Amino acid sequence: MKSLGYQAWLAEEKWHDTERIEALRPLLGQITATINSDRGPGRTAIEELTTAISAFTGIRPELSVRTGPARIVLGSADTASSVADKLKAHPLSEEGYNICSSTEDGHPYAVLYGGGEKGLLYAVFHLLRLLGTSAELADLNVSQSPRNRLRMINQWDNMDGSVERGYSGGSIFYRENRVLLESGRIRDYARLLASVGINAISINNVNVHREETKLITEALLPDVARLADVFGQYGIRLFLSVNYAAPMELGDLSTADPLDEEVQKWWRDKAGEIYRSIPDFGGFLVKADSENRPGPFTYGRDHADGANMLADALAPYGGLVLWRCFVYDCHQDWRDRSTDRARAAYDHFRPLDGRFRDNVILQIKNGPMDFQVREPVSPLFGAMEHTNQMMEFQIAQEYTGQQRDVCFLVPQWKQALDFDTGLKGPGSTVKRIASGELHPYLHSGVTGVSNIGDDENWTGHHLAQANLFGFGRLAWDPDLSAEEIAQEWSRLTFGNEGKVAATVREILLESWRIYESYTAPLGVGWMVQPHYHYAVDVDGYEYSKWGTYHFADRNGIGVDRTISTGTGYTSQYASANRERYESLASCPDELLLFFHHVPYTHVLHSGKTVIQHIYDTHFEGVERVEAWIRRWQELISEVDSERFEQIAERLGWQLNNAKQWRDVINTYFYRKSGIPDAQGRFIY
Ligand code: GCV
Repeated sequence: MKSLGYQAWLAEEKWHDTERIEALRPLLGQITATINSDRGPGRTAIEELTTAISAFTGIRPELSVRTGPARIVLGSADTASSVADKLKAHPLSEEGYNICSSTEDGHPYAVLYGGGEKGLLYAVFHLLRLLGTSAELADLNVSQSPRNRLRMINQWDNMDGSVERGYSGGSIFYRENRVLLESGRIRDYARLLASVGINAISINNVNVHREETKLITEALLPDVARLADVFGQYGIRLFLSVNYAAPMELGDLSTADPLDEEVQKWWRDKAGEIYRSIPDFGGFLVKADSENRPGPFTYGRDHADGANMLADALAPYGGLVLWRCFVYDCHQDWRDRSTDRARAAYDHFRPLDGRFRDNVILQIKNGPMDFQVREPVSPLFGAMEHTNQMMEFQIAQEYTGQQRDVCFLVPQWKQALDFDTGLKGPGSTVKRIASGELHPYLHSGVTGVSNIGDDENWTGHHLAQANLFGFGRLAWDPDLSAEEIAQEWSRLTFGNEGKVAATVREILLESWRIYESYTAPLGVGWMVQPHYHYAVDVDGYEYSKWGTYHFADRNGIGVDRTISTGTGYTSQYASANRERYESLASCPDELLLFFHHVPYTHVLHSGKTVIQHIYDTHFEGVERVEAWIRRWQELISEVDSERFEQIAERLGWQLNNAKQWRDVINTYFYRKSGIPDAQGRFIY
């Protein structure tokens, strides 16, 4: 039996409620399915459904499978077949589905229609969520289709078995430069992802080192093809991150210049070879000219030249190029105040609008810097009307507690998705841009850097599973609320009875704000230990080359990014946001130090001075983690010991972390400013 942590939100435990089992027996005991192929998402849908029914109830459904459009009928076959014929599905996209249920002549039935077999698989997982949360199954009338076309996961896994920014063990994909095909773990991961609607994955780190460069060679393509097949059974298309200099590292070319004909031919041949092995291969994810990775700049070419060359090679097969916009100067002189890293993506890419091929998608991080606990939304998003785009989030908690501290990121992502860019008038939200609703992008969506590894429970901290679940649910439907997602995950994971799920939900929903409160204040970011990015180090990045400064001195703190006196970054936003951020009077408190350099005595909208806000939030952050620990202890008899102990242990780590941040930050700013805490609390 797999551990509860491993089962994650797809719990396989038998229900205790025998009455419920008996009540559902007429519905769950009989399944009639039609699908079109022997292998693939339709077949998987049937298997997932029958396996889950047996696990939950002990009922082994009578199953009949025929050829036909993607559909599953639960309940009495006679009733169901007549009803199913009467019911007309609404027009559905391939990934969409309808679920209807009712009773006829006293016989309950439910019909799951998929627009295609992927849709049918998603319908099954929808039904399993209903079963898992004890929802009412009578009179269902569900119609769903995903808002985002691409709903993707990026693995940052290396072939030596490590995971860049991985906080939950090693890679489930690789060890000692081999692909791990024999473990069932990759399939179980595909299952988890499909259950929340993920439909694409890139399986290696965007920093493509020597061994991973070889994933596109004859030696390793058969292994990649087998992985593609595992994911394909769950409707997930496989992508690879590629090394821009591969023609030099793998071939014997002396250049990787995108305008060189030999280079173009090399990539064309390579694409042909890949598609012969993997006919439904998704395409390439590329980090070029970023953090010392090779790219077109070396040859005096721009990113459109670079991306288009790869796009042309993939186009005959329907492949995509996901081109990352995380391009900035990582060798900055900290004395240079004129260069602002936040400006970089927009400055590099905006002028290229309209030059990218139809099968290129720009992948833009949610903020202009790098996945900090608080950043404004990247002004590049939506600013290129004629260029496909997708937003990149980081599910891995690199700067948000590294899966030792609880930090449920769904509220942060929702804030980004709900952000009104104003680019096409009011209501031009990020979610409407990502879904392709605002600009007629051919391809668009959201992607997330994975937070899983080979730890038994996938994510290190049990509660970090909620981020993976939440990312998928939000990618499917950005209008779901953080509360709904937290509730659904907590109940699927910890059961519907007792107060555990409610407590977990509350902890999750409070956690982003709490993490923010005891770490870097008011949007300034970066006060972390260099490279490691967990513990506090206020000046760790202050005199470095990375372009990540807070400029604190005895008088004040913050980065002046205004047009009038600063770096001019605010000019990259459309007018309403530009004005809001430019003016001290209207800049939101939580982003104040991102946009402005102010004295410690500056009064926030909250009525507090900056320095008092820093002291208060840091004391409060620790107190709130202490309160969580007390609440968690109350659940000792209600949670299985494995998960209870692990979460208790990590809350203890979180408390130590919060105290260290509190004391270092408060002491640092007390010493810099010389201004005491108005409440006279102890500062070192
Ligand atoms: C994969 C940050 C991380 C790097 C990461 C990079 C990126 O800088 O610290 O580990 O590299 O982002 O997104 O490419």
